[in-house]
Amino acid sequence: MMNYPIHSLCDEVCRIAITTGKYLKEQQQKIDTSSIEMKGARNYVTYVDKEAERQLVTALSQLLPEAGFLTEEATVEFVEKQYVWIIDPLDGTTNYVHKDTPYSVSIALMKERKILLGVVFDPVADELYYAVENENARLNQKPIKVSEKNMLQNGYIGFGIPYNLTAEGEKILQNALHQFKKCSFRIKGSAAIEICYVACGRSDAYFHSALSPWDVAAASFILKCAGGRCTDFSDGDNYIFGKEIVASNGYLHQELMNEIIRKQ
Ligand code: 2AM
Ligand code: CA
Repeated sequence: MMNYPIHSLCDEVCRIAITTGKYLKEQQQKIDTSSIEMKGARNYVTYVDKEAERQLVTALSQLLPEAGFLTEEATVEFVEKQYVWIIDPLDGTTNYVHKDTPYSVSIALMKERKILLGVVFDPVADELYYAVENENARLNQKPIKVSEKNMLQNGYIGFGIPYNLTAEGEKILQNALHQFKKCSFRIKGSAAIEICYVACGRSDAYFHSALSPWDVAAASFILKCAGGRCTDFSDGDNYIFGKEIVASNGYLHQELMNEIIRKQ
């Protein structure tokens, strides 16, 4: 069983995320094109992703030896355990390899399919987002909450374009295109950070398909603790493992679902 009170555990996870985030930042200027590999079209990976993941796995294993891991770079095998760390060592790799921002470290702890804590760190902006269950989410120690915008009109909305765009994904982008005069859209390139932007009220909503659990596990939990809402594209709860997410302040969720996600 876990020896730590959840707050102390979260403090330790924040410390670990900051250490790895600093490593990412230091390495970004040094990285050269010969060390960049392609996992698929537009899908990059570098030695930095893998090394950062190894650092996280070592540190988090010391913290909670009984926990398993579900990780982007699969440097450890996934084994179903009571506690599982879901981690993305470098979310926003495409930005990173182009020496651009934002990018982040994302760590969530899941117990029996329920998230207990989430930490997302943006080392360039020096922004640390975190939350533990039943408490307000925080950004650099200050409590955060979602925006109050209750319609798409004048909304500020993030999204991402999947590497493998399906016909359904294309339809959603076309629907978004029809809303271009109404609201402002942004593609920032790190799902974890963009969902945290919704959590702190900087943006009003975010949607993306073809995502993996490590892209969204921590940030969606932080958003919910900040008063927001997350669903899959069918309005259900399968947004961590279901590969698609609509994350919003809650108030304009239904309009976004009707006008962009589900509109035929
Ligand atoms: P990554 O940087 O770790 O690859 C950009 O669209 C955001 O979505 C990034 O957070 C990126 O994570 C994530 N992402 C994950 N799977 C994706 C996919 N199949 N297509 C596009 N983006 C994906
Ligand atoms: Ca990712």
